[in-house]
Amino acid sequence: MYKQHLDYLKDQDSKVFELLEKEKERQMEGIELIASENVVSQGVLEAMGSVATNKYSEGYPHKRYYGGNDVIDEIEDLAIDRAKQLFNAEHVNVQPLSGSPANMAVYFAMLELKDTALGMKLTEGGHLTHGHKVNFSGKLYNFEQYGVDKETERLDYDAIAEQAAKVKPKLILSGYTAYPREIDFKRFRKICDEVNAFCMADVAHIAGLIAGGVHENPVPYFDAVTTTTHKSLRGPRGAMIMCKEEFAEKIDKAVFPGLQGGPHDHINAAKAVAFGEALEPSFKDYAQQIVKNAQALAKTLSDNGLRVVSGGTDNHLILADVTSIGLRGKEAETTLDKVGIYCNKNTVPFDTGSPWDPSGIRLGTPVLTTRGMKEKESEQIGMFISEALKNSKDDAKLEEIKKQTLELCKQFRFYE
Ligand code: DSN
Repeated sequence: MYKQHLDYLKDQDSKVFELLEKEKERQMEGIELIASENVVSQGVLEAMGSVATNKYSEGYPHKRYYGGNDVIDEIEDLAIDRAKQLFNAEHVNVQPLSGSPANMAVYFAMLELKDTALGMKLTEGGHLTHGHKVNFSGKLYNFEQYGVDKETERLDYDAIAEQAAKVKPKLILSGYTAYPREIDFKRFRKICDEVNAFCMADVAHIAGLIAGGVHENPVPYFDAVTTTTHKSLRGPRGAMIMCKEEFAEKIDKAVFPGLQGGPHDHINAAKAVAFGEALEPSFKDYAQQIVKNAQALAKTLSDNGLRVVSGGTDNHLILADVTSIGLRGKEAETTLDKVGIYCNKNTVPFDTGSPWDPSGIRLGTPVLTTRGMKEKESEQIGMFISEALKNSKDDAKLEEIKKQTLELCKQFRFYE
């Protein structure tokens, strides 16, 4: 059982205390299926609430612009060393404050403004920072976009190679936020070599699966790999960049002073804790169980008439096309909210709707796996979802499902 330590806050600011306690209960009394979320360990939570938050330390270990950083240097060195060991990386920068600045720093370091790059479309699984026109990436660079194959809903590596040969990108980006299949990183390396492009991946979603040995690790042979630290990797909110030694100086300079000021030292302490946890043998079991749970959930949904994009999943997430049962993504999200199951509406490949009114929902299993749920519970949750979506107008039925959700959650409480 973890504990949210708010003993002092309770008297000092009862308003904030009550809100944080309420959010704690919401997390425990519902099934969180947001694919990018997790529940951090007590150690990670404590490090984030530590005195390291008080310090300023612009610069890098042993080369700071402020005094008094001997201990902070040791903390950052420890986070870097553990990350190197975990991902077999030549160089690691743990200072990026989140995923977007991590990607931005790599682009700043490796591209000139208006250079051509190639990334996945947002609507087919990419991220805003992978070249969407409303994002800095699409505004500052000439991002060409690839998608998935219409039939298989999987990456078509020959088509990507052909597109790369045509547009001659200076950088090719793989790694996604809503792609349920394993990525052939070796093939991406080959495509990059064929067109002499910088080979980059954003593995934010699957970092925990890579660390746990369940998915291929591109870090040793890619030029740069970014990841957030709080998704399947189960660390604090934040990010890091892993790269080949030859790009280290450029990338470090792009992070600081190019983009950011002082690093968040309390978060770097928590990153060190999380990387230490991910190095434990038990993290391998966790990563394997995430995938087993996602596959059990996908099968239950599919057996109950929901169309699962690409026919299943190899990772922690499922994209379900809810138009297959006559709903829109937004309605599905709201219906599931009513029964205490949280997910996000999401586009599916070749969606005719917008990201605000898409055809699908995205469901992920990192949180329920951290809670100790296994295939049996994943199937049970799949049944709750199917029943709720098929009865989205029946409030009495939704109320009944909510009670069942709560009963299940009570068996898997994780905070005192
Ligand atoms: N917001 C994250 C996600 O949910 O995938 C990506 O930044």
